[in-house]
Amino acid sequence: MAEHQKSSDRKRSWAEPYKIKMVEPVRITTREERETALSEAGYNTFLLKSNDVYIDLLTDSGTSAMSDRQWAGMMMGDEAYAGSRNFYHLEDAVRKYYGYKHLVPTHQGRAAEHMISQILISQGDIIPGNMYFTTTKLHQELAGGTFVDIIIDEAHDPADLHSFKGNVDLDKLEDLITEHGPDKIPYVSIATTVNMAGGQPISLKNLKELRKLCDHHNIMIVHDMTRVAENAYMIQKNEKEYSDWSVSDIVVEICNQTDAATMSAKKDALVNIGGFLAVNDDEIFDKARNMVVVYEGLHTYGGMAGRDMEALAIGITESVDYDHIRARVGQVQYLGEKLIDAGIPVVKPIGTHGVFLDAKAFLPHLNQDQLPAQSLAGAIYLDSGVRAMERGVVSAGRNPETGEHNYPKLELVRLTIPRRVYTQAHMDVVAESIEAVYANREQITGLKFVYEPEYLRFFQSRFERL
Ligand code: P61
Repeated sequence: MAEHQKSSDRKRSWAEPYKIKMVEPVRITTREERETALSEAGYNTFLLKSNDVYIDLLTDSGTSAMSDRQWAGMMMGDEAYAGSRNFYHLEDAVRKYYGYKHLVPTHQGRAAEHMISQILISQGDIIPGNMYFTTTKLHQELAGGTFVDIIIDEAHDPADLHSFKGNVDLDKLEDLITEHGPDKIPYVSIATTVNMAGGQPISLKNLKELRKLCDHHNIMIVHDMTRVAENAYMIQKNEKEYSDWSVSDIVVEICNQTDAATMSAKKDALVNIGGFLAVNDDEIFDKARNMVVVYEGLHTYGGMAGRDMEALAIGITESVDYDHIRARVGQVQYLGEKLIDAGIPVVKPIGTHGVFLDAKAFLPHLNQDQLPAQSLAGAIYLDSGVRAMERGVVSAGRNPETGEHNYPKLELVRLTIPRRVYTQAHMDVVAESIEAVYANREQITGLKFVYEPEYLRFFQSRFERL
């Protein structure tokens, strides 16, 4: 029987496949306290203290609850400087569940992005990808490359209902290859799922077509596999050909289409810290294994403690478990459907790691220079202490050549759901707060920058009310 039927009955609710054995109190603040906290944070939700936050939907990165098995694994940490047994356990897990040959552990995803960018990109290269991600694009630029978005147009339209908005537009890629020549394109950068598009999956059909095209031109595919299990679940649900496959087999099939992968294990893989670079090519592995000792640590720990590698090895096995992934995505979709029913403008279809509010439609009285998504994230915090994240013009940064703001079509606020942390009642409170903010949306004013750092400005910028 297919694994998706195994779980008793498809018609039943997505209830959590775990029970809670430890709790962490959260603080409910007054509006007055939140006014002070937000103003001290320069209207940037990244600069709030978590103590001042009630329900923290800033990110699903490193915020998951580990299982009792993972905690038990933490106790089995082998903290040897070299050759820790936890490294070999992790290497086995990466080979078995993802299918890549070589593993280079890192402290988190961007360290792997740094290494692969430095190894593969030369000055003047073009790196096409299915929408930008902030850290990925920055490392490509720092290595001398230019990122070019080749995602399908539907991904830039919050209302378009395409089931695989993470797909690549192969015509756009062919045009780039014709324009620049395949030698200027070291690899295509493919994310599963696409974070900035709203957590949207890519189909295996599209990925296999991309593989063919890349093989034809001898171009590599580097896979940002940060949320690959979530992507695989959406393939099982919506790509007919794979409806009988297990999520775990689909994950391997996705990875098999690609040559290397960067992983922020803080998401799908259910750990609070960790990541890796995985590659099939022996020569690239050799370079990465040498580079990791410069920036991270020895190649058998690369920035992680032994206990962290153990928790990650166990987290990988849990991440592809059907009951887990169904409940994880089910919770996100529960919140999304609630907001859709209340008439709130959100990115559709609902993605897998969060619900993304369409700030342009939410606040039509603000233009993009008035930073609508940043303003909306602040307004939500003021209403209820729910912390969200801007994913619009602030996140998109500036064009490195002209110095002008990049103006993305998508101006979004991300309500990101940590894994195994919040309950359905928390989701209800979030929905009630968004509805209240929507009812009073005309009163929300814009913001302007008063401090802007050079790199990844959204993390540390400060703002003032207009
Ligand atoms: C997040 F506001 N994501 O979504 P690292 N690829 C992908 C990610 O989602 C990702 C990384 C690579 C975060 C944390 C974060 O603009 C931001 O382990 C698809 O964070 O180094 C991280 O992995 C990088 C938040 C990162 C941001 C960048 O919340």
